[in-house]
Amino acid sequence: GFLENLLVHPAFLAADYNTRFIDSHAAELNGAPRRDRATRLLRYIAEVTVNGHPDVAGRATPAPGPAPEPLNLAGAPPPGARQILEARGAAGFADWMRSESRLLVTDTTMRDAHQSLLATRMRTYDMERIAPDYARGLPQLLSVECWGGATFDVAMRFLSEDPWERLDGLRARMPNLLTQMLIRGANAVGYANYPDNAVRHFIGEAARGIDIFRIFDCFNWVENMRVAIDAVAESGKLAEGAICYTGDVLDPARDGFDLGYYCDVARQLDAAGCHIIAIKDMAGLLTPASVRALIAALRDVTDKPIHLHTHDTSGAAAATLIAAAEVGVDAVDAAMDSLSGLTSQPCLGSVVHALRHGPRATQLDAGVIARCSGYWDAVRRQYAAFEADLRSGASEVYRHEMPGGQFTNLKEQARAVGLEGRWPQVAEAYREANLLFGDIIKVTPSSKVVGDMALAMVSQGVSARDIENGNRAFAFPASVKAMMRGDLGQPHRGFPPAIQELVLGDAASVDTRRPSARLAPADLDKLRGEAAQILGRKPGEADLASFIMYPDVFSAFVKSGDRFGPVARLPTPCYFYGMRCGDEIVVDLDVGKRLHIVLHAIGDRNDAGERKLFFELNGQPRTMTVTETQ
Ligand code: 3PY
Ligand code: ZN
Repeated sequence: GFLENLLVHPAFLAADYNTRFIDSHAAELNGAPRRDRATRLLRYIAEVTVNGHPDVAGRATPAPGPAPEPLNLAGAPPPGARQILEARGAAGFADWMRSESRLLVTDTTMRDAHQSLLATRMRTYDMERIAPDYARGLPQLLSVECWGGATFDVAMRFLSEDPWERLDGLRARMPNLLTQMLIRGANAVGYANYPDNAVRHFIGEAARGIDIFRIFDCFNWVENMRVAIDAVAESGKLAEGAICYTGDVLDPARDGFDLGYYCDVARQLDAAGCHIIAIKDMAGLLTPASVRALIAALRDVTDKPIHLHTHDTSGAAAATLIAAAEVGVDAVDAAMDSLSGLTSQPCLGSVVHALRHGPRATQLDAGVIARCSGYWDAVRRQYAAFEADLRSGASEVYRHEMPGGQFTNLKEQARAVGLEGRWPQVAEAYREANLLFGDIIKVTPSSKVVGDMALAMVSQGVSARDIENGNRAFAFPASVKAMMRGDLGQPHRGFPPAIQELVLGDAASVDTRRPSARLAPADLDKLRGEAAQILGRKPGEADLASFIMYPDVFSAFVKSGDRFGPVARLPTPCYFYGMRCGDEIVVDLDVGKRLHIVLHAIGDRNDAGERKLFFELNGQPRTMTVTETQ
C-alpha cells in the first residue's frame, strides 16, 4: 500500500523529497512505477561510465587540470542596467545608453563565444556557477548574451537540457544584469520560417527572462522582422534590430552593400520601432576604416544607440572595436579572454585595458574579468572534445565571408563527407556560390545554403562557371532549391533570374511573398494537446514553445528526461565521461536538495554482458546494472 511504498521509496530513503513530494509522486506511491530523480541520474551515470557518451566518442579527451572554481564574491549584487530598464522603460533605457560616455559592453561568453568555438556545447551547469559572480563583480556590463541562436536546439538535442531552465537559472542569479538573446526574426530560434502567432508566442514566453532581443533577418528584410520587433516592444523589453553586415563598404565594386544600403536598413529598423540598432558583423569583416565610415553614416540617419557585434576570425577585430569606440559607438560585444579570439568575439579584458584611461573607459573591473576568465579557462578544458582545429587568425575570411559560427562547422562537415584535405577548394566554392546567388548576406539560414552549395560543388567537381554555362550536370541541394523558390525570403536585389531558372527549371514556383504570410496560423490548442501526449501532463507554455520550434527534438528530449532525469545538474566531466572508482560528486537538484554520489566499484562483465556499479547515494549503498554495448 501507499505507506509501505513511501517508506521504501528510494527518494524517501535518500531524503530526496520536499513537502510536495507526495503530490508529485502520488501515482508512483500508489503503485505506478516511476523512478525518482536520484535513481534516474544514477542510471545515467552508470550508462555513461560503462558505455560512454556518443557525442564525445572518438574525440579528444580533456587533459587533467584544475576544477573550475567560481569566485564566490560576497554581498548583494549592486544595481545595474536591469534596474535602469525597470525604472525608465525601453525607450528611456535607449536614451540612457546614448547619454553614457563610457563604452558599454556585452559579454557573449555564454552564447556566441561557445557557439563559435565549442560547437555550442557549453552546459547550463558551467554558466550557472559563475553567474552570481557576474552579478556581484561586473555590474557595469550592459548585458550578458546567454540565450538564443543555436543554443536553444543544441541544449535539447545534444545536452538533454531544457533551454528554459537555463534561462530561469541565469535570470535568477543575475538580478541586476540585462540578459540578451539572439533571435532569427521569423525563424525565431529555428532554421525555417514559423507562423506569426508562433513567433509571438515564443517571444512572449522568452520575455519572462530576456531583456534585450537582438533580432535579425538573413536578408535584412525588415518586413520579415516586424512581427518579432512588435512582439518584443509589446512585452516592454528592448528590441534591438540588427543590420547584418557583409562585403566591404569601402569597396566600390561591392555596390550592393554600400553605405547607402546600410543607412536604408537602419532607417527602416528605426521606423519599425527598434530601441537599439545593432551592426551584426557575423563574419568579422569590418576593419577600423570601414567601421568608422559605417558608424559615421548611421549616426546621420538614426539617433538610436548603436551596438556593434563582430567576430575575431581575422585576428584584427579588437582594432575594429577600438576604432568604433573612438567614433562614438554606444556598445560593443566581447568575450571573456579565455573564450575570445579566433571565430569568437574579441578579448574583453584587452578591450577594457585599451580604453582604460581615456574618455570611453568601460569602468569594468579588469581584476574580476581576469578571475572570471580563469574560471572559463578551466571550464573550456573540459570541452576539449569540441575544440575546432584552428590555431591562428585567418585573413582568408575577407575572401569567403563565412560567419564565425559556420567557419569551423563547415570544416567539420567537409571532413564528414570526405573532403578533409580540400578545405581551400571548399572555401573558394563558398565564395563562388555566393556570387552565383547574386552576392547575398550569409548568416543563418542563408549561410547554410551557401555552405551546402559549396560542398556539393566540390564533391561533384563542378565550378560556378560550369553551372552558369549549363554544360555540366549538377544536382542542386534541396536547400538551394528552397532558397531560390523564396522560402527564406527576399534579398534586397532579388535572386538573379538566370540562376533561379537553372535551379528550379522554370520560374513558376517562385514566391516572393513574406514566407510566414503564406503559413496558416499555428493551432496552439491542438499543439498543446500533442505536447501533453508527449509529456504525459499538461504542458507549460515554455514546453509548448519548444514543441512548436522542434517537435521531434523536444519529444526525444522528454523521453531522455524520463529515463535519465535532470542530467543538466551533473558536473560536466561526469556528464560526458561518467565517474571513475573513488570519484565523489555533489549534485544540487533544487535549493536544499543535495545528492552526494560516490562510485565505489565496477564489477566484472558477466556472461550476459552486464556490469554492476556500486554507488553510495547520500550514505546509502545503491547498485546499478548496465549492459555493456561494446
Ligand atoms: C545564429 O543565428 O545562431 C548566429 O549566431 C548567426 O550569426
Ligand atoms: Zn556572432
